[in-house]
Amino acid sequence: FDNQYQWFYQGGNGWWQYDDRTSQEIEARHKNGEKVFELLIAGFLYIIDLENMIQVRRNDRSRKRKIRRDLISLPGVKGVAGLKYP
Ligand code: V3L
Repeated sequence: FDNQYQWFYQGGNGWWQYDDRTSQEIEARHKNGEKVFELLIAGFLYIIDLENMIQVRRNDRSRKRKIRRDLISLPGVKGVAGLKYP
């Protein structure tokens, strides 16, 4: 896992980094060529769609967020998985 790159999901204004375990899981599946798969994140099943670069809650498709793969130094990152950077 090239940790210069991380996975991020859209917040209110800016981006949140995925928690390490989830980020590594998405990266592994991305490297494996998988396009659409489900992950349990913070107690909910989300569909990760790497074709459209979104995550969407499986039982409520209106809960949709953009996602991106970018350098860990991406500006405007709010924190990790809801935990704000000081
Ligand atoms: N990892 C962790 N928590 C998540 C994720 C994820 N990939 N996706 C959703 N949640 P929804 P601001 C986010 C949380 O999409 O101030 C942030 O992490 C989500 O948390 O409707 O708007 C912050 O904690 C939300 O609490 O399923 O930028 C919080 O929003 C809940 O699941 C506020 O961020 C429902 O999200």
